Amino acid sequence: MKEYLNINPEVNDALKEGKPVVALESTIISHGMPYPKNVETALNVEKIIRDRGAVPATIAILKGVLKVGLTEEEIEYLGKAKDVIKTSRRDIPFIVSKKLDGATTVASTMLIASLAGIKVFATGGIGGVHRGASESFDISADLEELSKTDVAVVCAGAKSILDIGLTLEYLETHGVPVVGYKTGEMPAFYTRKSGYKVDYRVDSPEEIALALKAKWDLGLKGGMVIANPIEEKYQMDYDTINKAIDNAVKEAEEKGIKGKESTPFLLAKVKEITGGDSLEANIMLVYNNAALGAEIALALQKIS
Ligand code: PSU
Ligand code: MN
Repeated sequence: MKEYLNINPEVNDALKEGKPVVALESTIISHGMPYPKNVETALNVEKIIRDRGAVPATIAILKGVLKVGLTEEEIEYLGKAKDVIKTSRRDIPFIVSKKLDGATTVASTMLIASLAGIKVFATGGIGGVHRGASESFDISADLEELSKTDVAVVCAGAKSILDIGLTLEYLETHGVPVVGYKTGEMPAFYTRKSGYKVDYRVDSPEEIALALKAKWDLGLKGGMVIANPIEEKYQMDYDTINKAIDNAVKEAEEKGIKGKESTPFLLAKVKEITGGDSLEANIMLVYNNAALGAEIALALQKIS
C-alpha cells in the first residue's frame, strides 16, 4: 500500500494523534468549477475546516500516486490543468499504473479517504440515479461506494439533474442512511426543498457522530449521507433552477451525452444557463458543508 498512497505530514500526524480530519474531493476543483474560482474555493474550504480545529485533506491522484492532503501548489495545479481525468473507482487502476493525474469523485475520494483512515468527507453534491436510468442504467458509482465504504459524506443533497426519488430508493436498498441536518426534507443542492423526505432528521453534529459510531461499531458497512441544505439566503429560485436543469437534460439527450461525460456536461450547462448565480450558490453551500464536516469530525473524535 505504501508505494501507492501518500499522506501528507500534517494529515498523517493528525491521524496518528487521533485528531479530527476532513477529506475533500478534487473533481469539484477540476470539473465542477471554473478557474480561478475553483482554486479560491478549495483553499477557502481548507481554511474553514482549520478554523474549526480539524485538518483538511484534499484528495487526488497525481502522477499515479494516491495523494491524501494536497499542498496549495498541487491544488493550484489541479485547478489550472486541462487534462486531468475524472477518476471514479473503476478508473483508479489505470490512472495509477499509467502514472496519470486524476481528479477524484465522491466514490474514489471515499475509497482513498478510507485507505488513509479518514471517516468524514465534505463536498457539494453526490452523484446518483440519473433521470431516465431505467433505460440508460446511468447510476453513479458514488451510490455503490456509499454502500460499502465506511465514510460519512456531508453534501447539500443531490441536484435535480438526477432523479432524487430513485436515488433515495437506491440508497435505501443498499442500506445507506440519508439524514437531513436540521431538516426533514432532502435538499436539492441549489434549493432547500426537493419534495422528498430524508430518513432521519438530526439537529447536532453530536447526534450524527453517535449514529456513525453505532453503525460502525455494529459492523454495518458503508457510509452515511448527511444532507445539509444550502442556507436560506443563498438558495436559488426553485422554478428558475429547475427550468435550467430541464433544458440541460434535454440538450444532453439531444446530443447523446452518456457515461462519465454526463454529469460534467449537465453541471456545465446549468451553470451556463443560470450565469454566475448558480456558481455563487454552489460555493456557499460547499463552505457550509465544510464547516459541518469539521464539526462532525470533532464530535466523532470526542466519542472514539
Ligand atoms: N454533483 C455535483 N457536483 C459535482 C459532482 C456531482 O453537484 O462536482 C461530481 C462529484 O465528483 C461526483 C461526480 O462524485 O460528479 C459524479 O459523477 P458520475 O455521475 O459520473 O458518477
Ligand atoms: Mn454515470
